Amino acid sequence: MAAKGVMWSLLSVLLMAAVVAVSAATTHEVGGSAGWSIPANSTIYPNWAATQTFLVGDSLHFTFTTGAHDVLEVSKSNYDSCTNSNPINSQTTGPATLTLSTTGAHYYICGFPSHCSVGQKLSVNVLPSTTPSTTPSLAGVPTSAPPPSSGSGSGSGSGGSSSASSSTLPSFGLSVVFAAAAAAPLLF
Ligand SMILES: [Cu+2]
Repeated sequence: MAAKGVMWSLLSVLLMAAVVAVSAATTHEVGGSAGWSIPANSTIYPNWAATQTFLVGDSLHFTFTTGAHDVLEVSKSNYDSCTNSNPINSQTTGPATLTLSTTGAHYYICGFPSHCSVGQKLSVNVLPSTTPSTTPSLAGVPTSAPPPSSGSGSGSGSGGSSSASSSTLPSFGLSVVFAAAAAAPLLF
């Protein structure tokens, strides 16, 4: 009897894992544990963004205290110059969640005086949610990826392992379902 309960608990956990793997929208906690604040140095947010893959449908979660910071989505030129006038979007109540609904570059700054200029600014590149996992590594890094110097045979075959894992996930989910169906008559 106890074994049956454990079996079903295990199956339900596996099924939930399969569902989570299929629904891929991610909420990105901007800055990680640092949140949205005056950074210790100007590389905090670029380095954080470099660890993330942003897809259409994902969200950015900016953690800050209302009145201490804000989040302005701005043009690239206003991002570069830390200009807080005429923002595309303005969020003054923290924490704020912004959904990434379009592909391409998106720029965010804090509009409080001097915060952006000391590094409280974030740029992200948003990729199509349907793009296979092999192509974003080529298209997703427009500015920071230096071209290979003294070009010798170019083929950068990265992403082989990730495409393999994404193709095995659905069959994994199916095998769990079949395992559950096969186990049911044995358990009852
Ligand atoms: Cu600020």
